[in-house]
Amino acid sequence: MERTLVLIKPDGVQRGLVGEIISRLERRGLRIVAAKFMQVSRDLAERHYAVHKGKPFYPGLIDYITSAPVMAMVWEGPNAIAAVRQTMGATRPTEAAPGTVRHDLGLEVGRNLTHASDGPQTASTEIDLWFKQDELVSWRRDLDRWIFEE
Ligand code: DAT
Ligand code: MG
Repeated sequence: MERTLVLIKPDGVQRGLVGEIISRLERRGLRIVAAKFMQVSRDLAERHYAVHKGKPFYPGLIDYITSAPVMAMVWEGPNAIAAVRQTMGATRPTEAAPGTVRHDLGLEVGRNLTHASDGPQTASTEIDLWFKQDELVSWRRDLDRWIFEE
């Protein structure tokens, strides 16, 4: 079982797409582990996007993620990291496959609605950055055996 950090960025919240995006992850079969609705501080934004520091789009990215509240979540499932990134689609909405969140709901790379961890190491680092251990809920659904092969 893998865990991954998912953010619904300010555009997703402002556009009333939180339910739509959560619904897609739920219907995929992924299991929610943690969620909090929050205003992102500049410090958290800079730590989250440290890998992009120095790139031309970095200042705009920090302004965007701190501009209004986000929905921060952890989701889990078999291959959750790849599954969530697939559901979100390519970074640029115009390059994202039809059926993905970014294709179906977005147009611009600077308004691409979501963040999702891109590998096991980043997932672990990002979950620790956004959530305290006691905010992560380990639980089972009655439906799990119909979704997870185990
Ligand atoms: P992703 O969010 O798909 O993991 P990333 O980690 O490469 O993409 O970049 C983080 C965010 O930065 C991305 O969601 C949108 C923004 N971004 C990336 N490349 C960009 C570019 N060339 N121009 C403008 N914004 C960009
Ligand atoms: Mg990324």
